[in-house]
Amino acid sequence: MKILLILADANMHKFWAFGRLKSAREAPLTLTTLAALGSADPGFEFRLIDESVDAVPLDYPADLVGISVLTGTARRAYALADHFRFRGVPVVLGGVHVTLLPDEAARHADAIVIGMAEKTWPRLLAEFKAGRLAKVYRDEPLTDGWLRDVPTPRYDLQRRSGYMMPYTVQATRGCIHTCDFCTVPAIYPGLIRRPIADIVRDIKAIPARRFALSDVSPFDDVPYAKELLRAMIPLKKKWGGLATVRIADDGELLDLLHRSGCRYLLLGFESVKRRALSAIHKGFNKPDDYAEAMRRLHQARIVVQGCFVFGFDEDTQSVFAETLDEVQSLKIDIPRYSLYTPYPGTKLFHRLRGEGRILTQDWGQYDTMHVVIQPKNMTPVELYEGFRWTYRETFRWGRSLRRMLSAGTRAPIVLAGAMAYRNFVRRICTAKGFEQPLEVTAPADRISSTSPADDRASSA
Ligand code: B12
Ligand code: SF4
Repeated sequence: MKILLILADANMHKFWAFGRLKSAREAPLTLTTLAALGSADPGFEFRLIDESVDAVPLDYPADLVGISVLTGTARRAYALADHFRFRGVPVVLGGVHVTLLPDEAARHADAIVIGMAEKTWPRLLAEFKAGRLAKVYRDEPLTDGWLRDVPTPRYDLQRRSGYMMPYTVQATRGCIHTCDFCTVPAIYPGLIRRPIADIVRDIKAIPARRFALSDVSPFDDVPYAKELLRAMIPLKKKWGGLATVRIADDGELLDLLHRSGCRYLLLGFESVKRRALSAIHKGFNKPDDYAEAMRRLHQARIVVQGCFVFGFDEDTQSVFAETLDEVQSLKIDIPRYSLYTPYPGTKLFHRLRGEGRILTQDWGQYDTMHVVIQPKNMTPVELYEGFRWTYRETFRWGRSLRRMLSAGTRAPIVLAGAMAYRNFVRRICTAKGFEQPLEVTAPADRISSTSPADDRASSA
């Protein structure tokens, strides 16, 4: 049986290089994991399409189509689902957005998978083969916080070209923190660990020296993290991942990070304002400690991608210039900015909906690059223009050069990052696809207060 697995696309994280559109990201693990989970039965043949680097074969003779849905990609995912169902091919939808808004997704699917699919997807495939596909497959919560027996992702089916990093590994899911804008605590409360032997097995299966670790916050269980890093040292690979700024507090952890091959970390600084951080439940980030954290990370020869968010209730128009100054003085190697976005299921979504400040529920705009809320101390247009101004100013050659000159051996990566982001900045400042939608100028009292499942986006 032919199973077509699709990761729907969104208009972001792409740049032109040598006449081709490339994806400025690591290859996602979603489809290779689903293919591995279904491969125990040799009767299933999987074809994987990540639409950000590959065209969807709309006439593929699939017996079943599975589509993975994030909020920002939901519109496209539903359109693809409607297309295949119109052709008579049954469609299964799964992923973060389906877990958050199952009723909305169910309108575009023959079956939906809510939550993790390690147990439900093999069961769904077996029932489909037997002609008994159910409407809803819901994951059972893990009893002990350990995710065991996950097979190695089907890296052999993974397209290699078109990505910054074609191989990805995952050790943990979830996060112990509860930042108000983040979807992770809404879908995976607490930390879910995989056995270290399984992770080592997956890393060994990668036919390359470099990989990405896609965990959002893998270092919060410090003993587990140290054991994992120690186990990675003999593998002699280089890797990059994500962490919170607090990672720099522990000298032994930093040393192990370097020895395990870590050369890049994406850190959520989020704001230069202490009050904003407390308000979003990220008070464990202390702006006064940022400089020391950066010094230690650079000493461990780790390139830092530093993320900042604009649009918090504490932000006024001065936040853009203040953040730009901080980024330069902290010597952030690759700065990145986002807009405060109330993903469904988050505390932020519920609060702002109650305050009538959600301007649109068109999920296509929920990519953190469009203003979808009424900010407290600015107009939506001021927020959007400030966001674009900060991006433009950050990646002017003069500022990029200053960051590069102070980067020492990290300079080539800082240069590569600056070039990729200059390209991205040109897109958000000039190109089609990043215009601010008309809805953001609508007064708050015209905004629907119905549930997201009733919104017009669901019929897109
Ligand atoms: C790696 C990663 C990325 C990668 C790749 C993401 C991807 N899948 O396309 C990159 C760097 C591209 C990325 C980008 C972004 N990301 Co991201 N990312 C992640 C991260 C850290 C891990 C995802 C992953 O690979 N997990 C491992 C796989 C195995 O798990 P999974 O995808 O969830 O799939 C499992 C189940 O969900 C289910 N499943 C999933 N799909 C399907 C489909 C079917 C048919 C079935 C049966 C089951 C199923 O089965 C899988 C096995 O259990 C998650 C955090 C997280 N813990 O999930 C955030 C996360 C998915 N990202 C998020 C966000 C917000 C973004 C960005 C908007 C950030 C930004 N400002 O740029 C962009 C949007 C990209 C886009 N195209 O729209 C949010 C999504 C919120 C939302 N409601 O959609 C998350 C949850 C993080 C967060 N802090 O909230 N991201
Ligand atoms: S933003 Fe980061 S630290 Fe906060 S809850 Fe999400 S994953 Fe955890």
